[in-house]
Amino acid sequence: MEKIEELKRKIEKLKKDRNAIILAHNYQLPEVQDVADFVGDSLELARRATKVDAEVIVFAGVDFMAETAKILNPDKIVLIPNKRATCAMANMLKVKHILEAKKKYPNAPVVLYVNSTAETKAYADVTVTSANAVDIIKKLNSDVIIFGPDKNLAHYVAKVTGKTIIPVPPEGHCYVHKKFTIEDVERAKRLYPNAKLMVHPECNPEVQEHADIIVSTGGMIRRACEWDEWVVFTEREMVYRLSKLYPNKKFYPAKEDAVCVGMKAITLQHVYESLRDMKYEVTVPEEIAEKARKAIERMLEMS
Ligand code: 5XR
Ligand code: SF4
Repeated sequence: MEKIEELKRKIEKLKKDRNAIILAHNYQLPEVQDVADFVGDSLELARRATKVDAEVIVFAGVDFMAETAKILNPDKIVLIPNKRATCAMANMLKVKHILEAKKKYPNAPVVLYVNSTAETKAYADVTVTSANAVDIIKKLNSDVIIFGPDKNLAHYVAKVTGKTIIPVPPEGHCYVHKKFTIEDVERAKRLYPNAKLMVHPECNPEVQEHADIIVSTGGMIRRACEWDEWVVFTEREMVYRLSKLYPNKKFYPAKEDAVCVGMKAITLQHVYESLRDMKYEVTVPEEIAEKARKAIERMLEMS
């Protein structure tokens, strides 16, 4: 405990010395969330980053999120505290999957979930989040859409828009959200009969069918006010985040072991060392950054 308090003090001091801020994703360890200046979902964090005058951004989240922050803030130094903080789902999609799909469907626009690498974003016409995917895909002037990397989100979008969605890669998924099953839904309803279910769109379709709301982590925070008791179908640490924001409400994890290893690769010690040694700097080659930025900006214009 003392160690944590001491690290927190050192981090506070280094933040001032370096003119730095810390951004943390909602899935970060509680003690990392506690030292952050902003906690949110990846897009909120990247947009937040453009509004601060700090010179250095320590990004406590996985690599694609830090890349997005760098793409939107090319003049700032973006640091990721541990290079192993990576997203298994984003890594499933390779440029070759997109090129293969484009060969088969040359007129179909490429739409990528923000949970994708900068390199693949450079091949996207537009990026989307779970919240704006449906709207943006409806607006695109094509009935066939190449979409990746999350197949569950692709399924949801296909259902709502009626468009033909070509998933790239064929079986892209998040292993953390894939873990939730119908048994978890049934247990939740049995144990917490008065609670509503908040479900992340990366969960399987049969789990989504039982959701009261289907939302990103940012959406969970915005909509928690609608009810007093919730079962949370997403990464475990989200319950810490929600409970801290709404101390008078009840939040239960649908599964204790829904843990994202990439997110947990960052500890408070890493955050401290990151500021102390100014490591590890996130770089995105300019030709990739420029194209990826266009796809992200198009999303911001369209939503
Ligand atoms: O997929 C994640 O790891 C988390 C999340 C979120 O809800 O925060 O889906 N990431 C965001 O980038 C997705 C926004 O729609
Ligand atoms: Fe990637 Fe899933 Fe972890 Fe989110 S929870 S960072 S989608 S592996």
